[in-house]
Amino acid sequence: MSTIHAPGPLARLQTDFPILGRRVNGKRLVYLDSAATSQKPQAVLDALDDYYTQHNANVHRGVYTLAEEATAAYEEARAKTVRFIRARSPREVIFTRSTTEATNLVAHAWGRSSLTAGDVVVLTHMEHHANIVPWHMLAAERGVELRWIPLTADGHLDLTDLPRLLDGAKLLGVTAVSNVLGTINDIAPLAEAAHAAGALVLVDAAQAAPHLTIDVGALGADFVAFSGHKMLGPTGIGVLWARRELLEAMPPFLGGGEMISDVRLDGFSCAELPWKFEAGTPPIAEAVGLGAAMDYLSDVGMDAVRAHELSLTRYALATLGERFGDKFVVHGPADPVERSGVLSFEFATRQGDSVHPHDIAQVLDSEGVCVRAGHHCAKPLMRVLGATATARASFYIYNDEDDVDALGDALSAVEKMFG
Ligand code: C6P
Repeated sequence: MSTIHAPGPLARLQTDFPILGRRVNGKRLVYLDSAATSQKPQAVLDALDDYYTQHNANVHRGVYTLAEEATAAYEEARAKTVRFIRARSPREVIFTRSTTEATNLVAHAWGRSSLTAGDVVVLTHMEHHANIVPWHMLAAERGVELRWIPLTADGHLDLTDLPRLLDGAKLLGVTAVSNVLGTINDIAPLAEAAHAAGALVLVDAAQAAPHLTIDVGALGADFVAFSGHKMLGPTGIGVLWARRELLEAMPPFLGGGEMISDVRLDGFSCAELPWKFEAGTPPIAEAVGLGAAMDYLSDVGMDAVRAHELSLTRYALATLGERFGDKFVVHGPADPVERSGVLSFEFATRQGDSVHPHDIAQVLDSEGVCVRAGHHCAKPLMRVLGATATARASFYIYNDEDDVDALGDALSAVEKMFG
């Protein structure tokens, strides 16, 4: 069984994550790819195991004991989500498969019922594809106009032209934290500006919910999307929070079981919220696992999570900067306070020859260090950066300064190999 820790030195949490005891290529596993997906603590693995070994049944259907237990566990996970994001009601919390499914739900159900040719959706240059492609699809289908908030040289949103961009807009879609630059966007004033212009606000919180306190009321948004697997939970579970009035007014997304109150030969009527948007058998065990992950994060404390990652990011920027000088260039804000623990970087040899991110990632892997290399599903942003790919290290609660030092040592190995 895992131990629940009081806030303190988070390095002690490492023993709660069984996978971190693994060796890879003969080396200690140094997992620096939590922006892609996080590792899972024993508490989450136990919750999944307990669900499947003791309570597994379909939800909202059976009247037998197991089915009632499964339904209670699934709805308890929703109640935990309500508390975690400080929502007002379980009716506002829809379980989806992922952030991607949540943004598609908004584009499909709200977008297709609310937008017509010439309507404007404003996005930013730092969006993940999950908050771009659904809107491109709608633009192609409906003639919706997409406008873009550009970036400043230091990786912030450039809001100089915001009033013109928002003029006549119906929606602002914006990420709370960039998965490439690490930039933390100040959502509340953006939401205020969007609302003043008559636009709704969709926040992609995929990289925020795992690392920062989320208070959906304080954000001032209308829709907030995030994924369980980046915040210690299982894959296959995501959340869409939305204002109840909007969800009430929106048509359903997918049709099938669970989301109906009646089906006739001449039509159907929808179930109440939140089930109206949960067609078919939902990801039950995954929701239970997400609930356990939220318990774990709440026990640690989201303030402690943020403080730990800030201190690690500071340490990484300082020590790697000192070690490699201008051969190690990190994209995004220079001030760690303005960013999350995501470091997308360029790396060059002492001779100044830049090393391809995939080569970096491969050599790092041979040293047991996992980083992501590629376009990070943010191709428009990569074009702005003038890169086809970057290497990216990302931290979470189980990382410590030894992991940052291991990254530095592995980069020295890259230096050696590429001259
Ligand atoms: N980013 C990364 O390595 P899904 O895949 O639906 O759980 O999450 C999509 C998503 C949406 N928004 C942001 C800001 C994200 O970072 C991601 C996922 C991963 O950066 C995988 S591409």
